[in-house]
Amino acid sequence: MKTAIVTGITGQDGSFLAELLLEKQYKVIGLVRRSSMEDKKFFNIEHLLNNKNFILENGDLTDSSSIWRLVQKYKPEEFYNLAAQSHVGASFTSPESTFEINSTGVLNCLESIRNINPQTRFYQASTSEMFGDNMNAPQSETSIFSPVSPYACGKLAAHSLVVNYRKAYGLFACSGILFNHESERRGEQFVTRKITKAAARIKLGLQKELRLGNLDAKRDWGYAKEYVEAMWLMLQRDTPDDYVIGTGKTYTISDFITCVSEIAGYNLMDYVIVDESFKRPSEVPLLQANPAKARNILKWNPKTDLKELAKIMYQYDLEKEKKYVK
Ligand code: F7E
Repeated sequence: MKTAIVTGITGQDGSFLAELLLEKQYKVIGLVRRSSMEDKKFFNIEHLLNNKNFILENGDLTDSSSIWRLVQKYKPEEFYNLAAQSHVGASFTSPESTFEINSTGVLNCLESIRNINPQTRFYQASTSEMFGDNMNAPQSETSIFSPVSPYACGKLAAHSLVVNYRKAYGLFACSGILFNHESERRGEQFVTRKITKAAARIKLGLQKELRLGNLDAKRDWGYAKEYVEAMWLMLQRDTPDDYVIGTGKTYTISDFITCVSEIAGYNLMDYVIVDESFKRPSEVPLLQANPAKARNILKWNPKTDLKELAKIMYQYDLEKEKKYVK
């Protein structure tokens, strides 16, 4: 039985990846950080807590001793680093902690593997945000990085470290440059989930308006459940490498609102108020993946289109919000 450590286990990607690995008969060790929201923390992984191959360990990415201890204890075949301060907007108000988690945290993982168990295969959650204001789309593994947020700068530092540890020490370390990926488990502060949740609440008479920032930014949105499969595929190859993962299609925030409106059966745009406070000091205007390398080498193909994705998320939120109707 293979063992995999997964950081960020309580999040959208961590929970989908844990399900995939358990299905493949792995022992999954999830790293959990203490938080003041103890009751809400396990929402995405509640259904896995009784699985004997699913083990949670306390620790923190920025506390190197907790990472070293885990690698020492389990000597895993695979290590997936999905933990991060992942909200781009929040990185402008908490730049230092964001940068530390997103870069030094990755260094801690790489150093622990290099020193304790160099056979461990490492996956790093890189991001399309690294392309920043590079408007040459679609973006591939060879496109120029031009980050425009503390979030993306930290992620680019981590991305470079992965390349460096691969070249310098021969570690089997890969980065998945994932474009936006969403689901019914997406955090409610991210724009797609904020929209589907509000659409459901407005439909049910629980909310009167939806306040958003920039509606013109273009994103390449896919279904997160399919993206975790790409992570696993990268670590099954003979050689480590970096891969762009996305759909190849791009839409504005307004397009997503139109899509949700069609599913919900009313014009959600009538309820949208543009609120300057949700705009960022600098914005990534256009993201569109060129996933040809992943398609050719990993044989990975996205299946869920934007309409289906919006439907999954809206219907989930509609059911969830119904319990608040008096
Ligand atoms: O914003 C605009 C916002 O926060 C998408 C993370 O997973 O994907 C994600 O980063 C767009 C931006 O995602 C609101 O300005 C308008 O242009 O959903 P988001 P993101 O910033 O693209 C990448 C790949 C990651 O790696 C990140 O970790 O939507 N927008 N109005 C808004 N965004 C938010 N959050 N809230 C608004 O009210």
